[in-house]
Amino acid sequence: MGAQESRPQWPLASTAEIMALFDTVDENRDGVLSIEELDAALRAAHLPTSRENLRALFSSMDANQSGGVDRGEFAAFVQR
Ligand SMILES: [Ca+2]
Repeated sequence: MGAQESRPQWPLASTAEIMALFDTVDENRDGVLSIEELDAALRAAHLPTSRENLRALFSSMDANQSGGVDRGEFAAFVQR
């Protein structure tokens, strides 16, 4: 547990940029990021990670442990 050292450092400043990134990652446009969408986004950003690290990263983003990352959780994660 606690494997958060692989957290990507998104060079994002504004809420608009963060929401644009969210929309890019949210491939099926359901308003929630799945772990598979996160995996695809990391690969697209040339940041492939192990399944273990992917799960740890996703869990740290999914603040309420609902199994999906919504816009609020995503913004909080990126901006912290
Ligand atoms: Ca989605």
